[in-house]
Amino acid sequence: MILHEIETASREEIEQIQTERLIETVERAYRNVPFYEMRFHENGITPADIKSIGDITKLPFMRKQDLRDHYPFGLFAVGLDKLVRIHGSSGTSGKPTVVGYTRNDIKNWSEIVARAIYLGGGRPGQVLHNAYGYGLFTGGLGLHFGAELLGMVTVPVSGGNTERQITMIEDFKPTVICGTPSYVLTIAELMEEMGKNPRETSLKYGIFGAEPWSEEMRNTLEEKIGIKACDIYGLSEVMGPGVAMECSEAQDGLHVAEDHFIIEVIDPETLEPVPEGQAGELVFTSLTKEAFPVIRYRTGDIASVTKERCSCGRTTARMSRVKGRIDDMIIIRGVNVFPSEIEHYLLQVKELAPHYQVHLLKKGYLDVAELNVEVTEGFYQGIGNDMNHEKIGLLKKYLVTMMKNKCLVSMEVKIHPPKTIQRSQGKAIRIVDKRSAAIKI
Ligand code: DLL
Repeated sequence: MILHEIETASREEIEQIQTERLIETVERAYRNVPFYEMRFHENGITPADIKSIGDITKLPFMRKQDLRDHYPFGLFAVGLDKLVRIHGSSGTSGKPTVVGYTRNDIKNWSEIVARAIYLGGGRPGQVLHNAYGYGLFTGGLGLHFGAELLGMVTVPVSGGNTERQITMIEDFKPTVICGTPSYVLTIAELMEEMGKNPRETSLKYGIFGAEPWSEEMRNTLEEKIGIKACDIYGLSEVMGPGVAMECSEAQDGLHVAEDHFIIEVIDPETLEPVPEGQAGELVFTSLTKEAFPVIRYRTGDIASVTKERCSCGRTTARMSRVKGRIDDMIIIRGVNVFPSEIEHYLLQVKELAPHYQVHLLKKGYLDVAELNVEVTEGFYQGIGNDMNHEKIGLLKKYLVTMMKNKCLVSMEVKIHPPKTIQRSQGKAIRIVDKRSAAIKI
């Protein structure tokens, strides 16, 4: 096993590096980005107030809205002549949020991703099938540059054209597959439909992320494809994929690249830090980024962090799986639930395929959540393809009760025949908000 020195450093060593880099980052941001200068003044601080990472809590937070307010290049700390790349995320409405990278940023990011792929089981000389979308989205190019740096034979397939993906898997014999868990599941299911066994490919490792997924989804993917599946996390505002990555040895939390990022967890209401191990909103500060430094960026993602040494031997802080984004939390009559919690229970029901969508509807003045699920092909055939069969009624009752008892939410349940719920080619759409389209009475 080859480890980067940060991965086994002591907490004191990690904090020493973080302190030095934080001081530099704060100074650079203050000097070069009017937004930071203004925010610091508003909060009555100057870079001189930041002497160690313990002082980080003195710094103001930053949010996605700040990126929108300074669209497109207003938060960059260097001129366009120093940039070599732009990325962004499409968001739900209007213009994308834009981030930039200098040559040095790309070098650092590639190293971070190379380390992440190694953590997930990838090794030089192997073939890596990259099914993340190439484009403004950081998934495709982010994984691509990391895989090349690691010395892997990188296949830039991107998302979509699923039949062609299968041909390439059969012909190029990759060891590693990268993509969103929902899309890789789509690939595996199409293989089955074509009469092929996804367990019989050359694949051994999966590097899956960019959307929330559950432990049950991991089991489904590992079982169906015969691989070890690990979770990769990141966001374009902070860098892209690789900010944190699970190790294939322990599969027990995602190791944060702490030489490049400081992770904090806060209570999204009080904005105070939460104790280690407790879930809250993740906040990141970049430590090496030149073009687009971020200071205390509130991600909206909910997870917890531990600084306990991992059984793989690495000492870097580990975050738990992301439960979901605060914006994706479904609030039904005062009860909060994340789609990943629903997924956790749904995937344990053997009559159901691992596809679901929650539709938010307005009925009169009431918000109603409708859970849309799909039965497996085997179950469907067993009931003679009859969606009015009494077993469908029983399954529906069971699911309504399960949601009520386990997730504490009252949901209406709609059961569909196999392969009728929308499949993804990138990030899965788990929530469809149809409330604004409703006719108000
Ligand atoms: O999704 C970067 C990425 C690409 C990560 C490929 C992993 C693999 P954005 O498009 O900016 O960047 O979206 C970032 O996606 O704030 C989370 O809400 C969500 N997300 C990313 N990774 C995970 C994960 C990329 N492993 C947003 N688990 C983040 C849960 C994730 N959610």
